[in-house]
Amino acid sequence: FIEKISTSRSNVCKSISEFKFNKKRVRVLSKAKDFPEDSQGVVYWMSRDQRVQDNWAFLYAQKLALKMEVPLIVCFCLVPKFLEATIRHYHFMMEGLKEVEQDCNKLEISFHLLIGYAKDVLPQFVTDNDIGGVVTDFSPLRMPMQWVDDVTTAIPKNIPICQVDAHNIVPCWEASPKLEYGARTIRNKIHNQLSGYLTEFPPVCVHPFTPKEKPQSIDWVKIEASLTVDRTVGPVDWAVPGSTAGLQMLESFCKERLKYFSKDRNNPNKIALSNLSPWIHFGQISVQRSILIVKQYRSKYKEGVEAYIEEAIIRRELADNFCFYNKNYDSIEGAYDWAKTSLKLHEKDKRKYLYTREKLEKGQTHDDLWNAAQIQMTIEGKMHGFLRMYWAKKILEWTGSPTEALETAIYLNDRFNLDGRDPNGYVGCMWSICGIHDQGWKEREIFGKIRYMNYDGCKRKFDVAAFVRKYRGK
Ligand code: FO1
Repeated sequence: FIEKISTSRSNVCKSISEFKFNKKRVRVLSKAKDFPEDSQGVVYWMSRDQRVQDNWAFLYAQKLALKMEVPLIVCFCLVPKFLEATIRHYHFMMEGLKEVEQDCNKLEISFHLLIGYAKDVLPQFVTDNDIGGVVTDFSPLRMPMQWVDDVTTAIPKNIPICQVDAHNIVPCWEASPKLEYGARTIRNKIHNQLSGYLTEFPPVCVHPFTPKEKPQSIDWVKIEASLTVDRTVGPVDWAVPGSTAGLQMLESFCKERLKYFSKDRNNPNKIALSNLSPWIHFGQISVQRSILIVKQYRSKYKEGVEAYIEEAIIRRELADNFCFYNKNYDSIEGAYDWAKTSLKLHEKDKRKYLYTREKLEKGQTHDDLWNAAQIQMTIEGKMHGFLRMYWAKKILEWTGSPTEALETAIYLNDRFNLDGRDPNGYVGCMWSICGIHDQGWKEREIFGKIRYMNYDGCKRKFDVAAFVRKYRGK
């Protein structure tokens, strides 16, 4: 299965030189549009999409480097802190980056791990190495957007910098030019454009132009030891980092779980999910590859394939749309007016239970299902998708205000889930707590018009006691 993908990556650069790249995937960020003459290389500044193959930003950078007949150099800027990330996340990311380094080596492409914020290290690298152009990938989150702005300002004005959306299938800025109301309004916009983007990737090939100097070998152990991130939340054992392991997880999804995906994906006791979100979050595998492969099972598991397409394309791209076009994507301010008014009206409603962040973090509430979900996230680094909704809604019910609830949900999600710190996570918390991409429901205490969920509803959907038993005493 995986071999099939890698053998199709024959190392003939002709195919990528001749490949007609869909330019709508690219945004030029600088005033400079053309490469300066006599440059010594093109840099792919990798950030969100941490893989070599199946990466449109990587491919675009290689295409430019081939055209200019210069070396291709990959830089990753390792920042000392990213939101609530702990060693669990940095470990997963760095193990994946080791594989990127090895894959680059095989293809005669240099990989540099620069330590620090891009604005402090990348412009210098560009000048020192006579780089003629920079290509980077795309994330709609505030902080990575700022990194890109800072670098665009700091690099010499004659060096073009452009951005390729290597994460979404339909690039975020092409899917829609505005903030969408919900899946209902973005679905057709995406489906109508899909055929232009859901195409096979050409392979990144052995690069024929090599830099004068080889990069210094990276001391990964030393770098990981020097990180000052929180070490109390450790790596998880079920998820092996890196693109190869990500593709293996995709394979097991197609062969073992896709057949149950449409029927059982909302049942936390069933093994029916793709479980791919950690690898997708860190860009270790591409959503587009997962769709190209899952689609091959259409005749066998039609409903599963359609449900997966809805989740992996429509819902995921809707989350990027929300974060890209709404600067308040992680605060109550970012909610619709009806939701803000309704939550405000009920802000002072009496709460039967009030828990501190510490109690919640330890899974010490009166609700055994909630505690089990929290423990699942704490130890496995991934809470089941269905429970994420129930979990966040209960935080709204049991904390002092909607603002506190949202902050707490985002804090816990970012701290423990491998796929936290992602547009999907912010949108999930915002959907549950302040009704984005949802409609108003019957008014009730605390929630106002925000959709309510309760324990009995969960009992009707799945065997709550069985789920609780699984995490008891852990
Ligand atoms: N991207 C980087 O370019 N440098 C980093 O040091 C870095 C750390 C990091 C830690 C946790 C995490 O979840 C993501 C991290 N990213 C990093 C990736 C990236 O910025 C995000 O995946 C996207 O912004 C999400 O859209």
